[in-house]
Amino acid sequence: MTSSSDFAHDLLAALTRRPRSISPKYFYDTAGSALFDRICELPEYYPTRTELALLDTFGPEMAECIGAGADLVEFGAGSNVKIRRLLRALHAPRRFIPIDISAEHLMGAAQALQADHPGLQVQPLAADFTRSFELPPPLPLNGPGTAPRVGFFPGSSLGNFTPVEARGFLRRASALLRGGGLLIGIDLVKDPAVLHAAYNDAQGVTAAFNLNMLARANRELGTDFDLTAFDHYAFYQPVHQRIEMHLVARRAQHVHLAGRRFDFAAGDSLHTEYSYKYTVEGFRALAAESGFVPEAVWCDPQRLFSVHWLRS
Ligand code: AVI
Repeated sequence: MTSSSDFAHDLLAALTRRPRSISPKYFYDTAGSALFDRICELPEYYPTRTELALLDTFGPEMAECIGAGADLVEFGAGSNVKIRRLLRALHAPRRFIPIDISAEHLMGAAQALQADHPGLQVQPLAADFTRSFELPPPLPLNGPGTAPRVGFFPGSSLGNFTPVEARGFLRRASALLRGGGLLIGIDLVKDPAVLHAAYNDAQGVTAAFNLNMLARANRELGTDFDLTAFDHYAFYQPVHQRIEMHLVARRAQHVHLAGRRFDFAAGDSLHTEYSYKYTVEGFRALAAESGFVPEAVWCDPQRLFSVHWLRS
């Protein structure tokens, strides 16, 4: 879990360095998680509905890859919307360990899932999976050995990691899931206009989500960010095949944190998020370099989004 002291430490570092940059994991307090749920419903934000349709259409094929009696771990489980779709297709899964940084959101969603799936052991874990964390012990089998673990990482959240972080995460995941595998959703490179619209929605929900970084700092750390003095700025950078999100100062201003004053000139940016897009081939190569054997891949007819089964 991220604590306020982690946030204070990282925000102080972000305001001190140039360019100013903070991890997107701090978006997800209770308010930010609720805003993200609203993003997922937006007409412009195609990833969620496209991935859900892939889970519905190809769930039986995914279930064949995963096998019966799975011991599932979801990285960044949020509201459990996607695991619910997968559970419809899976054969007698034994346990589900949802991991999420937002403890309150996680616990509520886990209780609701447990009530709907009494035969499944739901064991939520509030943790920051970008750091090292401990999983509960593996489940014993009827015979010798333990049940292989199956990872689930939907939503293209891997895209929020830099390439170095993505490789590091995949390497750690392939070790953790040895003998099992990872089902992972990956957003694809596409027409920049489609990407631009997805991160600049007409209702301004993505802007509110981005600005919640500053609102959260004001709530938790006592900073004095003027939310009306920063603009949401998101654009597609085709050389690096990534969306970049920034908060840009509208005018010269300053903010206080931990007794120190930090100045912004008009136009100065605080970078808040990357969202990398991949080609199917590029992602399979990255997975293979990171210790997985890429097996099946499912895409929608427009090739907006992909789901991969990687054996470990
Ligand atoms: C969680 N993550 C995959 C989202 C994305 O698309 O990169 C976060 C997001 N940021 C703005 N809109 C959605």
